[in-house]
Amino acid sequence: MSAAAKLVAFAAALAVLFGGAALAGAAIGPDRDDDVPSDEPQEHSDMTSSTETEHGSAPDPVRGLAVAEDGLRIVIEDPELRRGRTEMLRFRVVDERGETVRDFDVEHEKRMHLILARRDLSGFQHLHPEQGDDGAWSTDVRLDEAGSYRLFADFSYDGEAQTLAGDLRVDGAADLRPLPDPETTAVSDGGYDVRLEAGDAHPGAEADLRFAISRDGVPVRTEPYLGAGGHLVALREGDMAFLHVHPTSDDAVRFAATFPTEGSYRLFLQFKHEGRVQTVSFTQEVT
Ligand SMILES: [Cu+2]
Repeated sequence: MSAAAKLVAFAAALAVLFGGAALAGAAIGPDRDDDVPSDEPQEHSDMTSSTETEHGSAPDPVRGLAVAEDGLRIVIEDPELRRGRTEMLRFRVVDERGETVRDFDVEHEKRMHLILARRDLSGFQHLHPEQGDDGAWSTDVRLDEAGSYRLFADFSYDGEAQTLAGDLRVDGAADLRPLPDPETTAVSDGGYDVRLEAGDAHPGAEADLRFAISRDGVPVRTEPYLGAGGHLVALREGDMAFLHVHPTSDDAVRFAATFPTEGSYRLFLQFKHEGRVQTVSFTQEVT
């Protein structure tokens, strides 16, 4: 190693040392001042929330941006899937000690909701994996197009709604597409016509999202699906933030969504009719 190279290496080592010290200081600081860390998030969500939910306090409107949150972490066993093949997807939720979490609460009739979508907000899937004796969750999944996908594990643990997320990859040439323009009508994968009546959606204000469903011009009354008239997931364009959306009616397909910021969002509505689950998506602009 030349003298110059040694100097560079020494400088780099110093930078690592000092950078590490700064990080450690930042990490230790707030914890020392915090006598009751477990109560802190509860207070924050109560103060920032003006809406009552069935759980008592509304969760943070933006979720699903991290693999770890609130002492829980998602571990995806093998995040690489082959295109167009049915493969077994396995993941676990672990606590701060690395122990597999097993006791989840039932939420919307299931203990684990698994949402998949590609980075361009296409290829949406909503699956309900099975939990094994070791606590790991598994499900068959098939991704027909290449690209980077986001996996959202949506569940409730210890009375708190959680959404942890990680990336999946499907190798190959990906045909990534821009978000479709906003339209008030769309057709579900099974051929149902769906109209979205959202009105104007503004950041931080609760939007009333109503869906009218028909087939061959005849209005359709949906069957209960996951304990409501339908199930809605909203993802923000750019970072795929996952929004918590609440059904506001047992019989109508109607939801309350608080969009945190301006921007474009993709709404994925699922409803059930004649025993089959339909999926339809919309682009929603928030201004
Ligand atoms: Cu689900």
